[in-house]
Amino acid sequence: RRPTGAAPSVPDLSALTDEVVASFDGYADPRGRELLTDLVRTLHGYAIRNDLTPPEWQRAIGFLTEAGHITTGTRQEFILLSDTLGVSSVVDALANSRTPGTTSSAILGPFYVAGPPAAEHGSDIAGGLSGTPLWSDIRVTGPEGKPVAEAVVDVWQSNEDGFYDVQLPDLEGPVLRARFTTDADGRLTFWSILPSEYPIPDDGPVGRMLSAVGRHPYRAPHLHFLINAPGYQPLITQLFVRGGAYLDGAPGQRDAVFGVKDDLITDFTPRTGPTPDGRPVDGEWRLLD
Ligand code: MBD
Ligand code: FE
Repeated sequence: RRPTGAAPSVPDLSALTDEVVASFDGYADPRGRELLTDLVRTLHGYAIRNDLTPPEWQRAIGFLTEAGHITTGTRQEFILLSDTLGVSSVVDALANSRTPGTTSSAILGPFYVAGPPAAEHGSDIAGGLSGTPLWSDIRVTGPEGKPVAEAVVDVWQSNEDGFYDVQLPDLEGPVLRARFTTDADGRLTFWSILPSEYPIPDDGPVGRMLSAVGRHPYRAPHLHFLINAPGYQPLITQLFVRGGAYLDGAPGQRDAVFGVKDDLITDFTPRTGPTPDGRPVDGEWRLLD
């Protein structure tokens, strides 16, 4: 039994930490050893600095176990946890914030599906879903402004209610996701619908964490892009709808995954028809310049 009165001081546990670190000496991959070593030192330090109790650590393990469980479809929540704690944005910034003159990158998110269906320029990727028509006209250029032909551009987005196709089991086949290849001018064009603000899945442990700290689960309206071209580094990015919700605000009141970068906020200009390809559109349509 622990005596009452002054709390006993935290013991010196450095020999234990050092022994664990030394146990990695056989790891042939030097980078792996470095990362594992710092992970152990960081976790031991975390436990010691906070005088962590066994029930607290059991609760943490329970949370992580639940986050790793597959609930609906193929969804588990580690990526959401990384996104909502800002770790994805830190890793993204480390990799991509040091190439001036290029379009900023953004995080991938949980809803990318590899190998989306190839689509023709000017085609409609909305598959008949309702929403504000959106005409996108995009040019892919290199850092010096030279058009990049034959770039493979994957696009994916949510519908007007904020759901991605993989969250809508009644939909047939991929919708609001497509793969384009840029023409000689580096261009691609397509029809879709304006994305809306969108709550990240919040029916699991990450949602409980957000509500415990008083945070909302919403992302600012965005379109996702993954661009691959020979001779260039791939670019994962997002474009945000200027004037959309959750673009700014106090900490925890903006975009729930800390994903907005100012230069990715884009004008989606209201226009009235007819469309460039002669398609009749009711009311307003929008051009992404
Ligand atoms: C999304 O749609 C998204 O783009 C990110 C980064 C995280 C959760 C949901
Ligand atoms: Fe998204």
